[in-house]
Amino acid sequence: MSSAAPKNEISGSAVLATGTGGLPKLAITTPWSTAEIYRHGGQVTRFQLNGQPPLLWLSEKSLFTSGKAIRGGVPVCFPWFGPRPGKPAHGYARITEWDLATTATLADGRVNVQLRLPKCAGGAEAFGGDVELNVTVGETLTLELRASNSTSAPLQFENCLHSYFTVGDIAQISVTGLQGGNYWDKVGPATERSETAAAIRFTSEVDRVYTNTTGPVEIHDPVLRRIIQVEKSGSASTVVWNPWVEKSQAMADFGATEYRQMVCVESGNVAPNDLTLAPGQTAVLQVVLGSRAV
Ligand code: TA6
Repeated sequence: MSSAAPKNEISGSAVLATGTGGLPKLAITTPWSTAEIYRHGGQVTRFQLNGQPPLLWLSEKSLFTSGKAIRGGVPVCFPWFGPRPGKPAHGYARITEWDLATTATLADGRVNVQLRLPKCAGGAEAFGGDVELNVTVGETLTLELRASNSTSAPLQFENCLHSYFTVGDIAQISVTGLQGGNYWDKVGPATERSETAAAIRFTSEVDRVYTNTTGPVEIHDPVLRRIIQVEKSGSASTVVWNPWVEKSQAMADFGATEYRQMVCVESGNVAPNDLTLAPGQTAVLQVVLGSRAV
């Protein structure tokens, strides 16, 4: 006998709720994990495997308010990455209210959520095409950002899934998978360098855009005794960031010592890997985030 779902339950394992700052969110539960997704920014703010610390990091000082980006989870940087004079940093998508298109509990227990970026978003800077974010929550977290050129002219843009990860102690982790790649070091004057280290370690601010990198990256965390896996497709750029002391203390939405418990490994297509879509073309950027105990 089927019982009617509670009025605000829109799928077996996804419930509409009022989140922080009164913003609408989806609270998702699967047999393996829990997650939260806000319409604000189309942003996954939480993903946690049962019995493990959260995989995604969220600042305790994050703002949850119109016009401001949520500090943590997976911000959607679109249709540009980084600062632009007089415009929102990392594009307007992460400060826009996305439309919730569908939610579904799949036969294997995973939960899929589709959100759409309103076409009117961005005003004069509007991308012009169609933008959709597909999120699948299960034993891993999959995010797929689809940008389609439904116009009659080429569209140039950047995209990046700006993932924040929880770590036990930034000073004890290492990041592997980028050796041999070239990167733009953005700490101080932008300088192109080659990555010679098999394992990247953190002893000060790190802000690097690795270009032409398509492989998986791992975050080795001896404190939380896990390895976080960042697998991706449709992405040629990998960004690695930790603001360290001074930069994080200069941000109102970043706790004074929170830098010790986070690292960003971001996946996208950032200049010089930016994209141009011909009319009718679609670009699909996908990340699969997971972890294994060690
Ligand atoms: O993660 C790389 C980066 O571009 C850094 O330079 C830093 O600005 C970070 O993004 C966060 O940007 P936000 O606008 O969210 O403060």
